[in-house]
Parts: sequence; structure tokens; C-alpha cells
Amino acid sequence: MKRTILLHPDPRLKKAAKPVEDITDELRALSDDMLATMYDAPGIGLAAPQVGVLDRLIVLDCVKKEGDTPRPLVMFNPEVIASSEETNVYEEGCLSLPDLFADVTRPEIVDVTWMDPDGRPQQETFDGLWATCVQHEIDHLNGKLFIDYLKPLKRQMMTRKMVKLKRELARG
Ligand code: K1U
Ligand code: ZN
Repeated sequence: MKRTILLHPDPRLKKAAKPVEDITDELRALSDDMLATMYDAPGIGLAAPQVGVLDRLIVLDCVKKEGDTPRPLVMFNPEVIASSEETNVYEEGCLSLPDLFADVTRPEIVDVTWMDPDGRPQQETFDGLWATCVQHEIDHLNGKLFIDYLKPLKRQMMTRKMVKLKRELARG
């Protein structure tokens, strides 16, 4: 089932999500819904707070080329345990700020640990778009958006655009 993606500004996007203690069937169903919502958007990642659930759960699939085998990843309690000194700049977007993009600098390579839907601990090194995306999604779990990396003026400009968009959408 597709879920509604919250749009910035929304207080739920600014809150830290709580660790998942027990991976229940309900949380597994939520992760399925999040993958369906992400693919439909379309996007390459989604964090539970973006659908209004303040649990530490993200999904991602950065296989972009049509015809390539998809690689959906579901991560409960993801953590970056090591980051490279080298950085990478990527023009990021966010499904909670549609059609707005900005360059963000982040570590180029990250080691991430998480629990999979069966409760098994996982660890992997990510680079390229996967590294950018997993960091963007973990930021969502900490109430941080990509615009928080920008200069205040640019951030305010993007927030104003979003307030206007939300007003227009509410008017119908
Ligand atoms: O978290 C989100 O809002 C999803 C976001 C993830 C992301 C994008 C770019 C850099 C870092 C993280 C998106 O998926 S925005 C849409 C997007 O980037 C995309 C959509 C279709 C094809 C390819 C990319
Ligand atoms: Zn986002």
C-alpha cells in the first residue's frame, strides 16, 4: 500500500526517530509500503519519518538504470560506523521537497551497520550514490534535511517555495 509522503515544513520531519526494539510484522509491512511508495514516487530512498512514523527505519534502492536488477535494501536502526576523509558533492533532492535540488558535500565512502527485516545484523561499505543516499536517509532519522547543509538564505528560499506549494495544494 502506498503511503502519503510528508512535505517540508512539517514538525514530524524535524524530530529524531526512536530505535526499533522489536522487528514486528507491522514494521515489516511498513517497510513494504515504504518501498512501494519510494518506487512509485519515483525515488531512490525513503525514511519512516517521511511517512509520519518516527521509527528508525529506512529503505533504499540506488539502481537507477532501467533493465538493471533492482536492489531494495531495508534497514532498521542503521548507523554509520566509519566515514572516509574524502568527500563527494552530489546535487541532492528529497521527496519531502519535490523539484528542489542543491549540492551537498558528504563523506565519499561510509561503513554502515543495520538490522535486516529478519533481525539479522548486517554491515556493508557504500560508495557513490549509495553512500550519498544512505547518509541522506539516516539524516532523516535524526530530523535533518539536506537543506540544513545550505546557507540560511538558500534554505529560507527553499522553505518559502515549499510553504507556497503546500498552500496551493491545500487550496486544491
Ligand atoms: O529521502 C528522500 O527524500 C528520497 C531522495 C533520496 C536522495 C536523492 C538524491 C540524493 C540523496 C538522496 C530521492 O529519491 S529524490 C528523487 C531522486 O533522486 C531520483 C528519482 C528518480 C530517479 C533517480 C533519482
Ligand atoms: Zn529526503
